[in-house]
Amino acid sequence: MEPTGVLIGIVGKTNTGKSTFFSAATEISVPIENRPFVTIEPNVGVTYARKACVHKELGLPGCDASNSLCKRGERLIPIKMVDVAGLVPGAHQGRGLGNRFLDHVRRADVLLLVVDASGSTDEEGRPVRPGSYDPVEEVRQMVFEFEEWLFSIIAKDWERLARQLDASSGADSAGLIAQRLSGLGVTRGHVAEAIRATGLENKRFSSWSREELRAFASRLRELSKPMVIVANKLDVGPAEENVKRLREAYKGVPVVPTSALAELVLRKAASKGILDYLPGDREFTLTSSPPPELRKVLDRVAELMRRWGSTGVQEAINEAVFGRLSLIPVYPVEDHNRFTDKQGRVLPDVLLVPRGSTARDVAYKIHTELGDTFLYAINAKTKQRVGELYEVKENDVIKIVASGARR
Ligand SMILES: Nc1nc2c(ncn2[C@@H]2O[C@H](COP(=O)(O)OP(=O)(O)O)[C@@H](O)[C@H]2O)c(=O)[nH]1
Ligand SMILES: [Mg+2]
Repeated sequence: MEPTGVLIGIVGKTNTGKSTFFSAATEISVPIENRPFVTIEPNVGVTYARKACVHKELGLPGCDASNSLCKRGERLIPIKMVDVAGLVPGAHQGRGLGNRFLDHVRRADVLLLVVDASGSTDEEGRPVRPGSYDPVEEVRQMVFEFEEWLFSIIAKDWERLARQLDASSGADSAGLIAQRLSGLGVTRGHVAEAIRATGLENKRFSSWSREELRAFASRLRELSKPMVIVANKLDVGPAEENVKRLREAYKGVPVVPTSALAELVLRKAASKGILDYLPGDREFTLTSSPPPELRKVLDRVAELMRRWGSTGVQEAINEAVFGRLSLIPVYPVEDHNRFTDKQGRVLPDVLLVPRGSTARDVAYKIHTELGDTFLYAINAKTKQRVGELYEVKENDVIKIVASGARR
């Protein structure tokens, strides 16, 4: 089972619960400690985005999930996740482990910015009394670090590039800038949009002021590394109030309250057969009698879930994938009447494609040749034939018909 190309980066200050989140989300055990700089090398793992499987909507008794999992009618779509070491203020100038951390998230498509919503970690990651540190300030600092980092990469050698771009009028400037930043997951579309959004379209590149370049870098960060704010340690004291404050302070950014620790407890207990829990569930069911100590912990977890709806971990992942990245699941099939592939497996694969993708885009996603020789597609839900420009919708089941030979 190959994870999709999407990479989620977990970032934030030290000691906010990043490794706990990673460990809960990927079920890989990594060192978790209440002291700064525990994580040095990045941990890479696989987690899942969760969406109701289309087999339920189609009234089928089940499916044969192959590139993903299907549990209790929920499709679990594998996604890569990287947990990096904590950032400290000044990291972009090399403080702490500095740029090495930032380098680990270069390729991330979306960031989960984990903050300590209970305010019990200072800016260097040292434990302090709950409520004595402000997570609103923490987000501001972390975003600043990212912007400065990206800015410093763009600013390096900018004058020369700007002159070059101005001299070659008619050339694809956005494409050339993107090319220079390609190792950072920056696309031509991101660059073009950032130039437009900062109102710099009609200016000569070499006349951009330092401030304009900074504004451009900041927009580019937003576009190429969209964020979800993960307000963690929900189970501790002042978190609830801080979640409200975070939502007020960062209106355009989703804030997902979580208890990574609660999720980790549930996953571990589920793997030992003590309880039934699918990540993202609103509740769990005990399947055996846990020892008294664990029982007490589980009672607290149950209370937290009643209060907040879930532990928030799955919600944060889903928000990153379906919300921030606007990806939608689409199910390709060979037989549009039986919803099967060539081997007769029911709905084996699910693809994640950007909202707005066409039937032909889906064909390309399956195979270059299928895209090249695309003839038409069949919407398996309606049995209607659709053309290459048909915009696929969430949970579409689609058969691609191609000539098989390049035109
Ligand atoms: N109360 C509480 N503690 C947590 C939570 N998540 C992590 N922690 C604790 O915070 C400390 C730092 O966790 P860790 O995952 O190593 O943080 P990292 O430095 O950001 O990777 C550990 O003592 C964890 O047990 C949570 O949701 N609630
Ligand atoms: Mg860590």
